[in-house]
Parts: sequence; structure tokens; C-alpha cells
Amino acid sequence: MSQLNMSRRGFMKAAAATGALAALGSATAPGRFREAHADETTSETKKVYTSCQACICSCAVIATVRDGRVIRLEGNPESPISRGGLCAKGLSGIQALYNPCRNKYPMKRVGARGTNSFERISWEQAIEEISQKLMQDFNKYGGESLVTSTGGGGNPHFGSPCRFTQALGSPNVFEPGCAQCFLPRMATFSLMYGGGKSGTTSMADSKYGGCAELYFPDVTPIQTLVMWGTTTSYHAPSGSGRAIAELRAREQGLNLVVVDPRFTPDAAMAEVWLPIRPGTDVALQMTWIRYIIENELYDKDFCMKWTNLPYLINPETKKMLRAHEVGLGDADADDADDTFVVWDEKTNAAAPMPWPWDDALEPAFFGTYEVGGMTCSTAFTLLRERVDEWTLQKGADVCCLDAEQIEKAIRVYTDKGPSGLILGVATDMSPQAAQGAEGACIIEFLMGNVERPGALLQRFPDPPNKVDLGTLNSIVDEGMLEKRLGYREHKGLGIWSHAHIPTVFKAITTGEPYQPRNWMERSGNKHAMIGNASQLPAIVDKMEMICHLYMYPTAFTIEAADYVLPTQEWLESYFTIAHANKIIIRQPVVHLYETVNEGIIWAQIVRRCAELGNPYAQKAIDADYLASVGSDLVYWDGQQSMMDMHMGKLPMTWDELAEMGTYEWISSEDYHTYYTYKSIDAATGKEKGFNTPSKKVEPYSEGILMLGRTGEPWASANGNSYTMQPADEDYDPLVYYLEPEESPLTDDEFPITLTEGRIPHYHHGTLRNVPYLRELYPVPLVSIHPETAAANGVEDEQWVWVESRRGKIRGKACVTTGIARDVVHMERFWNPEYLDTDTPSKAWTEMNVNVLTKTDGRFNPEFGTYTLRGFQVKVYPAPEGAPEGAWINPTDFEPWMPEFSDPTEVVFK
Ligand SMILES: Nc1nc2c(c(=O)[nH]1)N[C@H]1C(S)=C(S)[C@@H](COP(=O)(O)OP(=O)(O)OC[C@H]3O[C@@H](n4cnc5c(=O)[nH]c(N)nc54)[C@H](O)[C@@H]3O)O[C@H]1N2
Ligand SMILES: Nc1nc2c(c(=O)[nH]1)N[C@H]1C(S)=C(S)[C@@H](COP(=O)(O)OP(=O)(O)OC[C@H]3O[C@@H](n4cnc5c(=O)[nH]c(N)nc54)[C@H](O)[C@@H]3O)O[C@H]1N2
Ligand code: SF4
Ligand SMILES: [Mo]
Repeated sequence: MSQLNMSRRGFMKAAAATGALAALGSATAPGRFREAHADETTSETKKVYTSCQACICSCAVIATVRDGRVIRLEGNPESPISRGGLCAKGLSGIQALYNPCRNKYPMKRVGARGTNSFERISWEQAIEEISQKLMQDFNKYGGESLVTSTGGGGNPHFGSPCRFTQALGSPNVFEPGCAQCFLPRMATFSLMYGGGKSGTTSMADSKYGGCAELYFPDVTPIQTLVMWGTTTSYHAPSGSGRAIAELRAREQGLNLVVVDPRFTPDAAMAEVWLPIRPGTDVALQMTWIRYIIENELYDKDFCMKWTNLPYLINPETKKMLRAHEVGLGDADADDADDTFVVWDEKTNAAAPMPWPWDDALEPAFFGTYEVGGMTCSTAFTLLRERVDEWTLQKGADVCCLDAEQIEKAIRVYTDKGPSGLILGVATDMSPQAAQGAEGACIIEFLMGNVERPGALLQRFPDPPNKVDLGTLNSIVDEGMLEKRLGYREHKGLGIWSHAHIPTVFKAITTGEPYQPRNWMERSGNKHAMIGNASQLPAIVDKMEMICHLYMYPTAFTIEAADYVLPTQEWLESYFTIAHANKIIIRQPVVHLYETVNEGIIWAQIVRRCAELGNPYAQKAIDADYLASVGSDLVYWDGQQSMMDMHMGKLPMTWDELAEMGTYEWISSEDYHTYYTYKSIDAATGKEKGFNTPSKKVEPYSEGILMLGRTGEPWASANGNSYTMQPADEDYDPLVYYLEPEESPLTDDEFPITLTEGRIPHYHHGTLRNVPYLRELYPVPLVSIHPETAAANGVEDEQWVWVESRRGKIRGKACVTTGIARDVVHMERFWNPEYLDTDTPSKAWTEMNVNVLTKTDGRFNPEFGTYTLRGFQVKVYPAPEGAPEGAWINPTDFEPWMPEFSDPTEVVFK
């Protein structure tokens, strides 16, 4: 029986056995590293281009390898996004690669779950046993016996677990980010600004290569940046964090407005910091919108010609009025559905608006008119009515801000253009996820901050490589769509073909509407990342087989896994990345043990299940069949064919790109294609517009309304659009505010609002076992305002309990004015040091903020988002001090210092 984790206990045993303890104890960490490889006379040194994967930014790296071991990492200045920068997480790549806790070989559980007893098995045995079990249940219970889950940020193959799920005929894949991260913004921007079916659109997020305008300080005229619920200096230190610092350093500088309960490094540089009460962003956005409208600060020309604000709304359908519905056009005409109606002030009558604009018309922005027997208002009128109550004072009262500061912030944004608004993940983490993205869209649209120089909303050309290999939506059938859990209600999940986590978990625990039995999981630590983590033991209990694909064991491995499949660290892995106008490579620098790229693991299982008779898997490996349904995504059979697929349309081979490291596929000049909407569509000879129902940007979102009614534009089965049953209630096409269910306005028992946000030391659950990083941030800080601390008897550096209605955890108080009053900030944390003890569950129960979070509804209608931020807690001193057994002092982490291994051969050819 071998144990997975090399923590202190395991380390002591091993060290005593080999007599190595004294040697290790005497050497300092870096010294030990160098000593092992300092033999200059015999060494062979080479430099390899690659890129970091410790977060999604994929900063370009040059790795130095000596005698087959990676000894140095440095930034490659050739990337326009990272420009030679690397952050602490990236520079920890060597410690992560050679971490003694790596999952080295496939393992199978031999004792009870939670006892950390596993034995080594071969890859052949692992693939065979897993495939046999999956097929046995596929035949007995159908594809829905399988659920797959993945991690979000940082996982390069984001589409691959979804593709695998589809290839095995299962409807359910999920991810703890997803509805709580990125998806609500991506989908909403796609519906309102345009992206349509492909979903690819620029959005106001500064990771993932978004906001490309930021990376060209010599080109962009941007003058003001609003950072709304985002902290670039922490989430992308060498990417957008660095870029924004560079913009600020230009002669003309950069004005910043920061909307964030925490005083971030960016807030420290801002003209205005608005320490908003968590969970109230949409109220503040509506305040901004009202102010911009009332003071006529909006871009009148853009709003008139390129938004749907002047269009009349049909009160019966809630859609934009079509000309033929009121006798102003031919219902049978080709463009019948695309001809909208304005109120022409010249003739004082309703009139159809020809695409894109007719100078003969003078459309009214505001007004309510009798048209064709209906009372129709313009979209702008409905928006103005919706925000009417949101005066500066009301916004200030609800968001716990100062009215004058709000006004000052808006004025910086409106008066000192060109300006842009970056919307971070904060609004994705509340049941108002869609509305937060809508509010941000509307603000940017009103100001005309769309596709002009300096704007963040841009459609620059698509890169030639295949960033993510994609999904197999073309083999999904109607039955799978109908069975996807939570999808009918929350159809926005369709943009990534994902299921709704709370509905999946309910199915697992109740067997309704059916019983999932097997769980394939490919990320770090679900016990630390999923909301209301205390629900997990009951879910794990119900599962018959759980496989964990990861680089090292986490709480999930010990508590849940039956099979552990070792995946590659980024220094072993391969990929191509689009960095604005360049392509960056990630290539294997070394390869240790029997780790395998996850893409190969999925392919092995799919191929075996195809042999065992799974009809979906048979399609997924059949190039001819896939071509017949318009897909080129046949499951590869090995590493080389997968690397070749990543190359997409790049004009060179993988090996050639590997030599180059970076490749400029388009000049910076040609990359900056502004005003895409005004470019002429060859098919029509007219302006292209935007990919929305009206082909204009839509502050009044018909796309959101129709998503709820039909699933369009993302429901497709057998390669065709498929009309889903409507959600129980229409999605609202206009922005609205709801007070959080748990609110300080009404909660006396739990008076403090908890929120979260990134710290620069870790990426989600990863790197918590990297000694240097844990030394820098050993335990979670609970940031609390001095007045709130005093009112709760809390002192600086004291251990405190943080308790919500779901559970309680411990952290260390950091009393600071850098946080809003009556709010605490805490980061997600888990403690790998407990894994190899008699109480492994302490790894996720002691300091994990997700013990506190709330997943029992209210959900966001569009996306099913649950509450990770902006809920109520109480905070009080913990006289017990630190949790027993937690590692806190620098020397505690020594068992995690690098353990060297020689490279191994490829495992699967
Ligand atoms: N309370 C609370 N909960 C949250 C959040 C919060 O702010 N507060 N944030 C949410 C957000 S935004 C997200 S995106 C999720 C993140 O949740 P998860 O993505 O599940 O996070 P991790 O468990 O760290 O697992 C993802 C990690 O997998 C690693 N990985 C990299 N490559 C591979 C690979 O090839 N194979 C495998 N198997 N793994 C790889 C990446 O380094 C990445 O960090 O958490 C969410 N949960
Ligand atoms: N170091 C590091 N970098 C990461 C990650 C990581 O885990 N670690 N994860 C990656 C991933 S997947 C993501 S999604 C991104 C996230 O990157 P960002 O979008 O920057 O997200 P956070 O830092 O989590 O949250 C942004 C800010 O929102 C603030 N905030 C909290 N509650 C509220 C609120 O109610 N309203 C407003 N307006 N602000 C609020 C927090 O204080 C925080 O400063 O980071 C990516 N990069
Ligand atoms: S920001 Fe840091 S962790 Fe992210 S890719 Fe760059 S170096 Fe790696
Ligand atoms: Mo995320």
C-alpha cells in the first residue's frame, strides 16, 4: 500500500530510511538545488521556448535545461502580452514540477475512501478498468450515468472534458467557475454586443487575451479605465497588470476608477476608489446609467445609429417591433424579421428603419406611441424607466458609498475619454451574474465605447492556431440536451454545453430525475472550489467510480478518488496560445514519471469505449462521419497528432514553431482593425453591424429574452439548431437589481458581508504545496476594517472564526482600512499538509471559504449562478488559535522542496 502525499510524516519515514535527513536539513533550498546540478564540466545546457500554465495568461517563458533537468525560468520578451514578465506563480514552476508530492503513476484505491490508501497500477489497467465500468453502466443506465467535471481558469484544454462527455453520450459536464466565472460575462456580451452562435466575441475581461487594446501602449489612445470588480495586478501580474502599469507610465498617463470593496494595488493608483458593498454592483451600475442618461452624457450619434435604443418594443412579444407586425412591411419578405420600427419625429409616425440607417428619418429616442393598435415605447424609454429610481443618493445608500464619490467616478469615465470598463469576475459570483454583465454592456454602449481606438470592446482578427480543440456539439442529440441537468431553466449554460451544478448534485443525492454513478474529474481540488463544499461527502458517497486527473493529490483525491491519473505540469506539456498578434508555443521541456497529457487520457478512454461498442465514441473517432456533420474534430490517437491539431492554420510545423517560440502572424498595424461594424459585408454590400438580432448593440436585449424561450443561439442537436422548452419565466431583456437574499439590511444574526478576491500567490487550489509560496502566504488572512474589528472584539493578527449559515472556518485577522466597513475579505484556501495525516479531511474543512458559501438558490435565471460572494457571516476571536497541525512557519514546508527525477520516455506514443 503506498500513500499519495509526501507530507511531513511521509517525508520523515522516507528520509530516515535513506539516511538523507541530515543532508537535506543542512542545505539551504536553492543551494541544494544548485549543488545537485552544478557540475559545469560534464553538463549540457540548452534553452527551450515554452509558456507558463500556472494561470490562464500563458506568459512566454525561456526554460534552461541542464543535464535533462530544468534549472532556470525566465520571461520571453517576445510576447506582446507578458513582454518578458513572469510572476511568483510562474517562477515557481520548477518547485511545482519537481514537487515530491507529484502524482507519478496511475493509482487505484485499495482502502476505504478518505484513508489515503492507493496502489500503483499500469496505464493499461487503468484505461481498461475505467472503460469497462463506464461501458457497463452506459449499457445498463445510459450515457447519463457519467458526469464529468473540470477546472476553469488555467486549464488549457477547457473544451476537452466537455468533448469527452459528449463522446461518451453523457449530457453532464460542469465546472465550479463557469456559471460563477466568465460564462455569464461571455454569454451576455455575446448576446448584447454580438458573438452569436460561435460565442466568440470580445468582452470586458482582461485575462484570456481579452481587452487586447491594453497591450499596445504606443498605439492605444485610452485615457481612462474603470476596473469594476477586477484586480489585474493580482489576477494577471505579468499580463494585464503589467500592461496597465505601462499605460499609466505613458506621458499622458491613465486615469483609473476602481469599484472594489478591497483597496487593491490598482485602487491605490486610482482617481476614485468606490469600496462598494459586495453584491450590490447592479444597483451602482443602474445609478451610473441613470446619471449618464439624465445628464445627456451619452454618445448620441452612436446610440441613435448603432444601438437598438430608438427601436420600438412590442409590448405583447417583448421583442423589438417588426415593421410587418404593424403593416409597415411585407411579412413574406426575406428581411421581414430584420426590419425594425422607429418613431419618426419629422412625420410624427412610426416608420421602418432601413439597414443600417436612413438620413431622411428623425427617430425619437424617448416616447410611448400608439402603433398598429398597440402602445409601444422605445427601448430607451423602457431603460430610462427601469433606472429612474437610481439617483446618486439611492445608489450611495444601497451600495454603502458616498454620492459625491460616485458622481466623481462617473465624471472621470465620461469626461476623460477615450475610456473603457473592465468587468471582472466579482459580478459573476452572485445570482445577478447576467445583470452585472448587462449593466457593464449598457454603460459602455451608452458612451459609444465600441470598436473605436482606445475602446476595449473590439473584434480584432482571429488567430490562425486552434487554441482549444473544441467540443463535439455535432454529435449531441436531442435526448442529451433534454437530459442536461438544469439546462431548461438556465439556458445560458448552453454557450459551453455545461450543466447546472446544484441540479447535478441534487440528481446524485436523490436519484431524480436519474442517478449519475461515475464521475470523471480533471482539475485541482473540488473540495476547495465548489460552493458549499460540505455537501460533497454525501455526493461522493453516492458515486460508484470517481477518477481524478491531476498533477498531485488534493483533498478531492483522498476523499473521493478511486483512480488517480497523473497529468503533466506545464513544463511537460504542449499547446499553442494566441497572444494578440503573435502565437506562443508551450512545448515539453522535460517529462517525468508516467504523467500524461490529459488530452491523451481522454482519447485513450474514448477509443477503448468505442471498441467496447459506445455508439457516440464510435462517431467521435470516425473522421468520415464527423466530416458529414461538418466537424473536423476526430479524436486523435497520440501526442503528435494532437500537437498537429493545435497548429490549426499556422504556416509551419510544430517543430518549426518550437524552434521559434513565438510567431507574429499579423503585424500590430493590421491587427488593430477598428470599427469592424462599419466594414462592408461583401454579400450585402452594406455595413456588417453586430451579430445580434438587430445587428446593432442591444442595451435592450432581445437575445437574452429569446435565449430563455428557445435556447438560441446555443442549443443544437445533430449539428442543427434545436428549440428547447422555455424556461418557466421569461428572462428579462432589461437590467434590474435584486438585493442579495442574505443581506446586512435585514440580517442581525450574521451582520458582516463576506467577499473574496484573488491573491497573487496561488492559482485557485494550485501551488498550495509549493514551499516558497506557502512561506509567503501560509494561512488565509481575514481582512477587516478597524471599526468592524473593534465592534467584534477582533485584533490584528489574531486567529478568528468566520461563520456563515453553512459552517465555520478559521483565518488570521488583518485589520486594515483597505476594506469596506462591515465587510470581510478572505481568499480560498486549503491545506495539503493534512492529506497524509489521520485527519485528511482537515485539508479542506479548516480554512476553506467554500465551507461558507451558498448554493441553495436563489439562482441567476440565465446562468444558474449561485452565491460565492456577498453573503452574511459573523466574525469572532478564536481563542484556540491556529488549527492544530497547520503548517505556518517557513521550515514547516521543507518536505515539499523539490525532489529530482530524471526524465522518462513518452508513456503513450
Ligand atoms: N468561494 C469561491 N469559490 C470560487 C471562486 C471564488 O472566487 N470564491 N472562484 C471560482 C472560479 S472564478 C473558478 S475559475 C473556479 C476554479 O476552480 P477549479 O478550476 O476547479 O480550480 P482548481 O481546483 O485549482 O483546478 C484548476 C487547476 O487545474 C490546473 N491544471 C492545469 N493544467 C491541467 C491539466 O492539464 N489537467 C488538469 N487536470 N488540471 C490542470 C490549473 O493549474 C488550474 O489551476 O473556482 C471557483 N470557486
Ligand atoms: N493569482 C491568481 N490569479 C488568477 C486566479 C487565481 O486564482 N489566482 N484565477 C484566475 C481566474 S479563473 C479568474 S476568474 C480571474 C479573476 O480575476 P478578477 O476578475 O480580477 O477577480 P478577483 O480578484 O477574484 O476579484 C476581483 C475583485 O473583486 C473584488 N470584489 C469582491 N466582491 C465584490 C463585489 O461584490 N463587487 C465588486 N465590484 N468587487 C468585488 C475583490 O476584492 C477583487 O479585488 O483571475 C485569474 N487569475
Ligand atoms: S501571470 Fe504568472 S502564473 Fe500566470 S501565466 Fe504569467 S507567469 Fe504564469
Ligand atoms: Mo475563474
